[in-house]
Amino acid sequence: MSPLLEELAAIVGPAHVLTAPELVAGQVTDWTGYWTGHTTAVVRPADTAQVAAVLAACHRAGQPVVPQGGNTGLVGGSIPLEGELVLSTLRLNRIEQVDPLGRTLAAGAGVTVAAAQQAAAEHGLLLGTDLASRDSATLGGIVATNAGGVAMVKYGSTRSRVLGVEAALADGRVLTRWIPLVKDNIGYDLPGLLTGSEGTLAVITRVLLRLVVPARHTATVLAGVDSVVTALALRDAVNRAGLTLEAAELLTAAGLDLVCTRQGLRHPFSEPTPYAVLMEVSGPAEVAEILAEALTSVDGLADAALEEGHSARLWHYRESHTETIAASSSTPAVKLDVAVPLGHQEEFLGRLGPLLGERFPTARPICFGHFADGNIHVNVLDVSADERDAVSDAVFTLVRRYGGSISAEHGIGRAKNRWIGLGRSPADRAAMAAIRTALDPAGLLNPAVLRFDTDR
Ligand code: FAD
Ligand code: 2HG
Ligand code: ZN
Repeated sequence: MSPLLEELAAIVGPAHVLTAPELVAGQVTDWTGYWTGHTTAVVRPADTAQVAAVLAACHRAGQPVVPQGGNTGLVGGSIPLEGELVLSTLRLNRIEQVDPLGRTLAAGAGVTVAAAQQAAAEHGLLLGTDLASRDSATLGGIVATNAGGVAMVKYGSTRSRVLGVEAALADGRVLTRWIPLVKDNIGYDLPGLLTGSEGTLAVITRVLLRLVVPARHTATVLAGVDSVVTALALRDAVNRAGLTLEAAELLTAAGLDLVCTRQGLRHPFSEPTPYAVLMEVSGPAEVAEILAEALTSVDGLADAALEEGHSARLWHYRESHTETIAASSSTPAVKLDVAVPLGHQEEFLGRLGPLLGERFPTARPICFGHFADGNIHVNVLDVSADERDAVSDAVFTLVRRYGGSISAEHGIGRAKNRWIGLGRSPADRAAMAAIRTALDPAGLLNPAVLRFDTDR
């Protein structure tokens, strides 16, 4: 064992410094199976003091570190591709407090989203962030990536839920912002800055999140629609009827067909439609009837399945997309996560298929996403290794033509470094680089993630 690993073992206990290939296998490959690395060790500290001590030791030794939570990220940001040490947060898994009066949750960064949701629900409250990876994704992970997810249309991004964080800097100093109030205007918003920093500025060890009161009455609809314009008209009809959108998701025929086939589900519609919309809405006790009535006011709607409450059955058609796609592609799918202004989504989707089809005849695009936020998940299946970058390039170029973002919610990670110039100007990148250098002058935290030195 090297002197550094011996020092780390003394901090966290020898059982929590893992080096054997079979013990670290799950930490060196990402969820998609595309990114595989190797590591000096996976180190599992149990509290902030241990995280700080581990980082201080790595700093003295010049050892690069990759922070890792649930390892569900989709841009390769949690994988040690160059042999970095992995700092796993999974033992920071204590829910410290749910304050029903202040509507806050204080917890370790390694608590899973599902566990935090459950703790909030025990007090009749909601986390306000929800995503299909909830059973593995951690609070530190959703903060570090500023995760979006299906509830963002109502409650905003994770950043809007973060009241405070405790985080250890690369040299082991600890930042604590821990005022359980939405009103706190003393200086720069450091929790906001760490949110979405993808493990490059600090290791988040504890989080203080604001909770929300859940809607009492909800209904879920899965409706076939002829266009994205109709999907947006449906959104507007829901609002005009006095209902609130809890979620608004778009599916395409290709995605829905694949999910039905692979999951053995009955197709929800008698007639095929190019798109489908899954909406969950809230309102008064008669929400389901009001929603049914609102549906009749929209042209371009085909079949619709409507159920009271949160319908796990209807949600399954949407939430099983990611796993079904992973199981259906002959190569790891190219996973892009773009945003396009709402008025251009129809045209973007209409042009994307032919554009890819012309240049990459074997590629199969499947799109879906959080359409009311303009967020489209473009997954391209069966792409050969030498075509991956060209596929990404073609999609991002189209996105920029419509004034959209190359990363709506998953972040830049390793996967999108070379395209960051398509979304951030040289001055903007220089400002971000200066912040990073100020907090981590030796460049030890996730050094290969979120690079600002593109020449584009
Ligand atoms: P990891 O994957 O372990 O890490 C992600 C990044 O955060 C890495 O850069 C890592 O270094 C950094 N990091 C992790 N923990 C810390 C910490 N404590 N301190 C500092 N840095 C840290 N994402 C969405 O935005 N919306 C979705 O709807 C969504 N749905 C998904 C559905 C599925 C089925 C899957 C597999 C993924 C989905 N994701 C989604 C992506 C992923 O779940 C999120 O990015 C999630 O926030 C990652 O959390 P994690 O704990 O797994 O982080
Ligand atoms: C979702 O919305 C996630 O389900 C994953 O962000 C998207 O698999 C994807 O491309
Ligand atoms: Zn998403």
